[in-house]
Amino acid sequence: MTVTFQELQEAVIEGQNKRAAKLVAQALADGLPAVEILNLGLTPAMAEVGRLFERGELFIPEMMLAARAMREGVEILQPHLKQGDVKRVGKTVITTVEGDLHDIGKNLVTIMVGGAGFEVVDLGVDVSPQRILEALRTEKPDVLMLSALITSTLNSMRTTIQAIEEAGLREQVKILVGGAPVTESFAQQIGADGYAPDAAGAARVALRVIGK
Ligand code: B1M
Repeated sequence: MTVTFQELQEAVIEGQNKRAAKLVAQALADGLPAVEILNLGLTPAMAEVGRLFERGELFIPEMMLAARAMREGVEILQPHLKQGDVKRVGKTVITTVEGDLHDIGKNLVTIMVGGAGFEVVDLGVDVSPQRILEALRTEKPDVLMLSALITSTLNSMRTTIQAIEEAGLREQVKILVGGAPVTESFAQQIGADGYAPDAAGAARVALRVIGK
C-alpha cells in the first residue's frame, strides 16, 4: 500500500517514532523522492506541532516526542539526501547558538551542506561564543554556520559575530545564519555574509560565499 504524506505527518505529530521511521522506509520503497518525503511529509508535521503548541493544544513532552519521530525519519532519509560522489569543496563549522536547544533544522543543513562537498564539524546546540572562537582557531573553517530557532536567541547570533570581530578572526571566515526567526535583513544588520531560509538554500549560499 502506498504511503501518503498525511500518514507520515500524523505519525510525526503524534510522536510515533517507530511508525514514522517505518513509513519513511516504505515511502522510499514506493519510489518517492527523499526530498519530497522531507519537504511534504516530515517538515510540515513540525510546523503543525509548533501551531498546536502555540494554541496550547500540545505541550513540551509531546513536542519532544514529535522531534524524536522527525529525527528518526530523517535518519532513514539521510543516505538518500546525499548526492553521489562529491568533491570536497571546503570546510564548515556549524552550530546552534547559545541558549538554543533546537537542532533538527541544523542537522538538515548539515546533511545538505555535507552533500554539497563540505567537510562539516558540528558543535551541537547551546554553544557559547567562546567555544565557537576555539573551533574557528582549531578547525580553520571556510564557513561558519549559525542556527537559531527562538527570537530570544537571535541576540546570541549577534554577540557571537561581535566576539569573532573582537578576536580579530572575522576576515578569515564567511558567516552564514539561518533558522525560522532569522531574516535576510537581520543577517545584514548583524554583519553576516549570507542567509538562507532552508537547508538546500544554505548549501547553495555556502558554495556561493566561497566562490564555488
Ligand atoms: Co521549540 N519553539 N521551544 N522545541 N519548537 C519553536 C521554535 C516555536 C516557534 C514553537 C511555537 O511557539 N510555535 C517557539 C519559538 C517562538 C519564538 O521565539 N519565536 C519555541 C519555543 C517557545 C520553545 C521553548 C522556549 C518552549 C518552552 O520551554 N516553553 C523551548 C526552548 C528551549 C531552548 O532552546 N532553550 C523549546 C523547546 C523545544 C523542544 C526541545 C521540545 C523541541 C526541539 C527538539 C530538537 O530540536 N531537538 C522543540 C521543537 C521541536 C519546536 C518546533 C515545534 C519544531 C522545530 C523544528 O524542528 N522544525 C518549533 C515550531 C516551528 O518551528 N514551527 C518550536 C523543523 C525544522 C526542519 O525546521 O528548525 O525551522 P527549522 O529549520 C529549517 C529552517 O529554519 C532552516 O533550514 C531548516 C530546514 O529547512 N535553518 C537554517 C535552520 N537553521 C539554519 C541555518 C542556516 C540556514 C538555514 O544557515 C546557517
